[in-house]
Amino acid sequence: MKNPIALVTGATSGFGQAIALRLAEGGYRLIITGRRSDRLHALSSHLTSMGCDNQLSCFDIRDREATTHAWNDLPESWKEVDVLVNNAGLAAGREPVELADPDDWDQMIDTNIRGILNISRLVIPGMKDRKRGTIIHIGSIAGREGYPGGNVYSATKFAVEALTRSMRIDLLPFGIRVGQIAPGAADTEFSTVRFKGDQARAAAVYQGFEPLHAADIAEVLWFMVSRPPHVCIQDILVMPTAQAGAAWIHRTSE
Ligand code: NDP
Ligand code: 8X3
Repeated sequence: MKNPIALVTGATSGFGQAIALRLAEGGYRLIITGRRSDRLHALSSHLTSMGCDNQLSCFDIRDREATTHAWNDLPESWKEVDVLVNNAGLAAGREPVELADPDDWDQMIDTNIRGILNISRLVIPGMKDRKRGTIIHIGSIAGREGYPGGNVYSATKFAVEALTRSMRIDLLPFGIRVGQIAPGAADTEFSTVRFKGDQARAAAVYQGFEPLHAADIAEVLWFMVSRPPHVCIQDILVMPTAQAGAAWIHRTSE
């Protein structure tokens, strides 16, 4: 039997990259996606050097047509996806609604919500035919609680939570597992992207405590996908030990 296939969106950095590597270690074949072609090629070479058969697919997940073309371009045998990791996402800005740039709202809504829908609609039909599959969404503590300036980002992650629950019900008759990991603060490129390259502002987010690392989330995802087929982990909230809520972080001064 051939090794199972996982498709990871947003594999060019952070959680997605760590998840791709963890799944490769676990014997999966990988489809890695994202917009940054150079990073996809570098990861693809690395996966190959690990003995992991892989395909890279470069597209903007906000663009439904481009996502569909990318899917159609995959070899037929690669479309039998066992695990779909809906990870690609971002926050843009942290201002109150009346001060925010509406283009940032569009980017978050189009990536974090429409992106999940754009790829899921292509992968799910095959899973239904095969009567198996696992879909894992990367939500957030921001999908459980609001926090200052979190407004639209939080709304998109509440939507991820709603999609997780609803898709779980829709896919119940087909033996497809749907679950979510909701992380707290993690030191990926997330804050650099959120603050549009302002490294000092990004670094301040993680000052005075140890945040989660991408590999922590990859390990949790591995636990979820490696359960026996009759077990579906629907929801896991993972926080740094020093963080007890979206805006409740214990920081030391040194
Ligand atoms: P990173 O910025 O490190 O990674 C984000 C990934 O998403 C990149 O691979 C990026 O690829 C991809 N992506 C963003 N926009 C698009 C797009 N339009 N089309 C395709 N791919 C896209 O951040 P994280 O690893 O932290 O983020 C991963 C997920 O985790 C996100 O959904 C985020 O909301 C969530 N999260 C993050 C937390 C944190 O504190 N870091 C905590 C809780 C949840 P590229 O730029 O190449 O397109
Ligand atoms: C990312 C973590 O706390 O900035 O989802 O919302 S937070």
